[in-house]
Amino acid sequence: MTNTDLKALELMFQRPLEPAFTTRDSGKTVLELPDSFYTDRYRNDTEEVGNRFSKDVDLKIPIQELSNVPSLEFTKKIGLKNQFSLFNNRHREIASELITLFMSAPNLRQFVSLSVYTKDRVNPVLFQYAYAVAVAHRPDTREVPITNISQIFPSNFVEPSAFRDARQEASVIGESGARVHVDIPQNYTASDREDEQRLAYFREDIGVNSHHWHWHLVYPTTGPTEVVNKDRRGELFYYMHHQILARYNVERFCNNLKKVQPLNNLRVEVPEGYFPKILSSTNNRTYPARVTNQKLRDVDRHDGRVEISDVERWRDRVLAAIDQGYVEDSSGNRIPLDEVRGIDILGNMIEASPVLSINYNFYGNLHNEGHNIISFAHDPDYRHLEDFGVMGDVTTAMRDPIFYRWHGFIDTVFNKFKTRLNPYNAGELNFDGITVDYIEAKIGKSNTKANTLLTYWQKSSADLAAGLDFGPTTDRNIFASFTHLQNAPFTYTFNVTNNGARRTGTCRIFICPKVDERNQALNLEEQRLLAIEMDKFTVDLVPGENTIRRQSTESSVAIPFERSFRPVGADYQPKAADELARFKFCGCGWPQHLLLPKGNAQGMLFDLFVMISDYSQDSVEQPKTPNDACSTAYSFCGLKDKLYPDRRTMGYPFDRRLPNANLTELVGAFGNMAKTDLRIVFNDRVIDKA
Ligand code: CUO
Repeated sequence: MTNTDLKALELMFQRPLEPAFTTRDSGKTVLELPDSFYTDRYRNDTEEVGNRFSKDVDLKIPIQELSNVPSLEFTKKIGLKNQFSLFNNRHREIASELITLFMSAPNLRQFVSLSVYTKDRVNPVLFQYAYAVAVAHRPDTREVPITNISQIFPSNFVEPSAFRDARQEASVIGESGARVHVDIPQNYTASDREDEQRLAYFREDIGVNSHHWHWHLVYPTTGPTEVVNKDRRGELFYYMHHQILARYNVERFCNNLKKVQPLNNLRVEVPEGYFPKILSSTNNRTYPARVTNQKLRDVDRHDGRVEISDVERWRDRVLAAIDQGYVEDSSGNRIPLDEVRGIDILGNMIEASPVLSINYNFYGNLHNEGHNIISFAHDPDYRHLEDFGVMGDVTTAMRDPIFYRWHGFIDTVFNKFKTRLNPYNAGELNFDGITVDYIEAKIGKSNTKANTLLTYWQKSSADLAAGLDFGPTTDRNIFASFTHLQNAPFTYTFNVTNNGARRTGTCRIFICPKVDERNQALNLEEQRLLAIEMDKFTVDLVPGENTIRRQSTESSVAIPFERSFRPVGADYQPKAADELARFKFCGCGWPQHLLLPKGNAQGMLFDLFVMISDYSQDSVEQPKTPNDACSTAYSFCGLKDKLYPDRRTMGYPFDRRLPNANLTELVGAFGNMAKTDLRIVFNDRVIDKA
């Protein structure tokens, strides 16, 4: 790959609404388009526009003519200013065709040309999605970093008045080179009259929403088979969303709210209203709101139709399959829902992926159409010409309290299946000769108590300049400051005795809440469903005593703040190949700043649980594809071009019922497990990031 091809591809993530011929990279670079690439609007002025934007640039990247000019007619059903939704069937089909087109470009240079040509001709959100999927999956674009969605479309993530300030600041400060800084307020969507607002810091977190977008980018439901058909993707759909729910419910306890009530009845009014106050990038309108006590209705619009009774029928068929223990494919063959494959089959079938569902006509499109019915509740028949609400878009869905009610329902369906399986037996849980003698988690400072962890507010900033269309073109960054939850980094220490020969184990760390919002003790079954995965890694166990230390920042579920909000542009990117590799495909992962639940001022009580399982039962024979340096958040995101790196079902050992009465008896019965009390103390102070 030549540098300019790489660079051109990176630049396509910037300024998504501006024509491809405008300058990018803080005004330093311009793409030189063949005349035939200009859209009708600019075609008569190609020379003038071309010259205007190529003055004063450091680099001009010539774009090759297309050997085959594609017809983009199929994309026209999504207007340039419309919203684009991955939950909408027609949109998904169009996206799938566009991904296929991008994947089939014969070589890198033609892929660059095709992207540039397409960018100005299709809906910009559709383009950015299909383009990012192609960049993530083409073998020849392995080294191209995918810009975080919060930087491509910042208005989907932050309160819009910040942008007015940003543009104003930028033009007033002019060329002085000073950083432009704007403040994004915390708590701007509702007042404290609304109880649900206590969770706004979680739902509206930029890192949470960009993780969710990135996950769905890595695991699309439609497109070419090699893109869609990933190892255990259905199971990961279940598990990643299940963990989000567990985390959300625990966060609710910390804020004196009861568990989410699953949305299992679509016929009654929805008490939770939501007024998002964020802008759609494509048409500068705010996302529609949902009033309190909105009734859901059948959707009958030009861009999609679905009846509540469709969703109910699919739900009943899925539940019947779970009760019967098998699904039927489209030829009537019965496929058992067993302990190993069952959850993966159900995940693809419930989400649903039309490509991977075992029988899409029969089991339907349960989860996606639920998103649609909810997202159109304010205008189900398009009489007010309104687009979907935040639930219609993976970039914004997690902001809305109803997301957790709908996914809470989906999660109960998966859990019904898991509950039907036999409890784990001793053979599936033990690791003979391995004893965990001691565990602790401790903040780095020497004068802190073991097993008391801390959270607080932190004020940080991220550069949002790349996505600010028609903003300043000069060499300047626009930093948006925002306040988010943070935790003090800590270290786990485990003492483990190995009474056998040297061997390898998998260390699995969870925290389980001990009490609910009323301070009532939780039983094992409740704790199991609320267990939060903190980390998972392999350990080498020598005969005798072993001391294992692990930093909280190394977690296999989370990615560091810097990676969620990395600055864009070539200047910020590492030059060395291995570091560059780490840089790409790295946006998927739970934000490190939310690794710990908030806790509370008195100290919220948890069980810190660790299990060391037998690696010979866990290991997976990986294909010989190159290692991806950036797969640190594999628990939620898997590994690029590899199998999921743990043979056990996801969530093990808490994904199935356990053979003991409570957690104390469980760790008493198995030496390879241990637990200790852990307190999470929240300090209500804002600390500026150093
Ligand atoms: Cu991620 Cu419903 O699957 O939002």
